[in-house]
Amino acid sequence: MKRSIVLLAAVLALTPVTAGCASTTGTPQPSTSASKSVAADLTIENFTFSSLSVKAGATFTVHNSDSADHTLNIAGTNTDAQVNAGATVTVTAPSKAGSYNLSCDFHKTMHGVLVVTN
Ligand SMILES: [Cu+2]
Repeated sequence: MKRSIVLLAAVLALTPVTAGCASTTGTPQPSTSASKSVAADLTIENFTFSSLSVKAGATFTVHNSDSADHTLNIAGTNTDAQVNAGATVTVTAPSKAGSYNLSCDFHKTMHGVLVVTN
């Protein structure tokens, strides 16, 4: 993170030199590292699952904001999705309504709850 800030500062420092001849009609360049906001239904951050209520059988996205890999294990189902650091995966909710415990295979202290509704 610190390195990308230094890199950004270096880019900004060089910008006035090249800005004069840059076209103003060009499309904005997407930032690769600065904008990291991912709209996921369930996020894993600081080794914690966010809570989520989802319709039975619906798909939802899971984003891992940590620099460590995690899994999303839904107790009582076959769902055990690996979510690598920085990755987003799509998971299908259980087909039966209820409250399901979430856990991570890699970190036994990680627990959460997924609420499935009809
Ligand atoms: Cu984990």
